[in-house]
Amino acid sequence: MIKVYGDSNSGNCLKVKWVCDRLALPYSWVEMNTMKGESRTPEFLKLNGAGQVPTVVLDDGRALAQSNAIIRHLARDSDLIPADAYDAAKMDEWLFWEQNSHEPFVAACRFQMVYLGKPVSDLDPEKLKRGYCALARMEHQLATTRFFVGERISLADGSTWVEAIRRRCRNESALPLHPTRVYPSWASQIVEVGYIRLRSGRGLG
Ligand SMILES: N[C@@H](CCC(=O)N[C@@H](CS)C(=O)NCC(=O)O)C(=O)O
Repeated sequence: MIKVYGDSNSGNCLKVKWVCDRLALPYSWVEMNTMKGESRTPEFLKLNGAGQVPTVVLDDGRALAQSNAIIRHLARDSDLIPADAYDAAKMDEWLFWEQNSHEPFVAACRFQMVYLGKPVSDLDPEKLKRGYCALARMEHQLATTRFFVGERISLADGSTWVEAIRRRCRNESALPLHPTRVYPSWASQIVEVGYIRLRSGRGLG
């Protein structure tokens, strides 16, 4: 059985959890409190030298890190990866974009406000600006297609929706990076297609 080391407060970790759930992969979840440095112990560093979660240990004992590498591996041969080569590459385009342009700004601002209790005025204005840019780009795409890659759900949605769903569930609309017009409707579609089970999962709170 796959072992997932994850922090329930982390979108990167929750996307691994939900891919496992969506594909009904048997797994065990090992809760890690990264705020307490649990991913930096000598023992954990043997699994992932970067000292970060998510990290998974596969059935054969090999470890794998980086959320998008993990979900890509777990979802191989599934309908979460488009069969068409171009569409699969478009999915990868979004996965790289998510790590480069969404996670460091949207998720980082959320983390500072929700978990560190910082007011908006304490956030780095440049990060906020880039967060808005990321949301605008998502809106633009989702105004054109139902999901990030055309009309079918893929890992591209899985990589970005976690923050959307979490804000929606926790009524965090007061956050400056609030979901805008298209964003919540896309989040609803993801719920509708059964991608996640609201309130049934760890971390939705
Ligand atoms: N790009 C990595 C980011 C991993 C990452 O930053 N993990 C955070 C939690 S979201 C972590 O483990 N932080 C604890 C630490 O760095 O000590 C991924 O997508 O998996």
